[in-house]
Amino acid sequence: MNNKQSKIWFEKASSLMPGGVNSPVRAYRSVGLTPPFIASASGSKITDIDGNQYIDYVSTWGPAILGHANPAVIDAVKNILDGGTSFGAPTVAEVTMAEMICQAVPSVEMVRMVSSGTEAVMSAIRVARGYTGRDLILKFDGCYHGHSDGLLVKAGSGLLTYASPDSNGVPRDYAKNTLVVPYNDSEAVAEAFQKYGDQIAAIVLEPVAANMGVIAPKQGFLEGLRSIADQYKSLLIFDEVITGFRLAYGGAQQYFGVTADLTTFGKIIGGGLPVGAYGGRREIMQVVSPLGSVYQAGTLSGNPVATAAGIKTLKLLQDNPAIYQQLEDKAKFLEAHFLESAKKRAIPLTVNRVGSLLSVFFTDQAVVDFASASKANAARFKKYFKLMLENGIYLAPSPYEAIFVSDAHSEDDLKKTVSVIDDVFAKIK
Ligand code: KE4
Repeated sequence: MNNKQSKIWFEKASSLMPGGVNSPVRAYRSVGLTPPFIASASGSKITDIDGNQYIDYVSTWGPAILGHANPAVIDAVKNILDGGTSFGAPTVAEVTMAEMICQAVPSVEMVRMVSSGTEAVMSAIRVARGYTGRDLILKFDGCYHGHSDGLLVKAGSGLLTYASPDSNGVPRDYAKNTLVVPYNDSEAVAEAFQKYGDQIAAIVLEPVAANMGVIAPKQGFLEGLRSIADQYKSLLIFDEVITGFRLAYGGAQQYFGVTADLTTFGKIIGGGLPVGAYGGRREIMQVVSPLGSVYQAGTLSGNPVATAAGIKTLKLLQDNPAIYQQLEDKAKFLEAHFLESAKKRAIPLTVNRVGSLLSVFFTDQAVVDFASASKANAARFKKYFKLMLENGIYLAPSPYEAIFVSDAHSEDDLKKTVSVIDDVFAKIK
């Protein structure tokens, strides 16, 4: 595969930006390759500056649920541009966006737009602390909620000790207000609440984990969190930056029938432009400035261009509810063929899938939390990833990410993909 131009530009980029990228995972360090520099994308395809075209399953990490450069979304953006790109003032479009989110997710009665998923989760946690007057947050090992200081933490040594920083630059004092327990471990959650319950402002989690690979909540896990939060008067925050408008139009709360107190959004609601949001019950959201005493602000929050892309994206999803079953069917097709090829080649493989989100783990063990995800064969993943890329399949360069199926993935795309999977599995066994 010719990647001459990408190599040239990656060398120049690396002299100007840390790792040559504006977000670490894009640097391809865990797979030891030069990342393709992308020239354009359309529908299910992405094309690099050397002219290589790929079937894209990264979908810009989730936003491109309709595929890239959806014509209606592009038109919505074009129509807004001539009127100005940012006002820093209220607009009707922000009201429309807020209304659409509140209609889609009944637990959200008021919403605040921000510019990224990180900002959404950081703000929701501040609101939870402001509303409850408590400091501790309980999160789950392997869940990623953006890069705000208090969430860049890892489980403290041994269970239930305060977390320790997972990144330099995060003061220990910030980390100590975060408790970390294993995902899907209801007993560990109960122990945490027995020990710290009246200090815990909120539980925050991805209702389907998708940052340690895809991991589904065990039967009753989400319901258990709902009830223990109620018991201790803590809030339950669903980080739906990935699952929001992806698992269903109403996200994970519709998909699983469990209600959160605060919900965070990103990715799909921006249609590929920088948008995040957080929202919840009116009585909670009324602590947010200028109504209440919890401060949160943003120059480009509710930006007209990003909001236009987001509104059009949500409208297209809302007007086509069958899309969610179609997305799930495509993901099921891939799941079945991954398993079939692995069985044929005697390759230990676990595939976790929820709706249109799926991940492959090179292990024959069940993957239910970060510890089990970490046991998968990383060396085999690297070989698989490189061969898939060389054969025109663009995946996330890490075993801890997801495959995002989009409405633009055609039957031909899927057939090509499974044919490549079979060839690649023959080579990595
Ligand atoms: P952003 O700040 O990247 O918009 O959102 C942070 C975030 C919050 N919550 C969840 C569940 C997320 O998955 C994310 C970001 N997702 C990663 C991919 N797993 C973004 C890719 C990247 O970091 O470059």
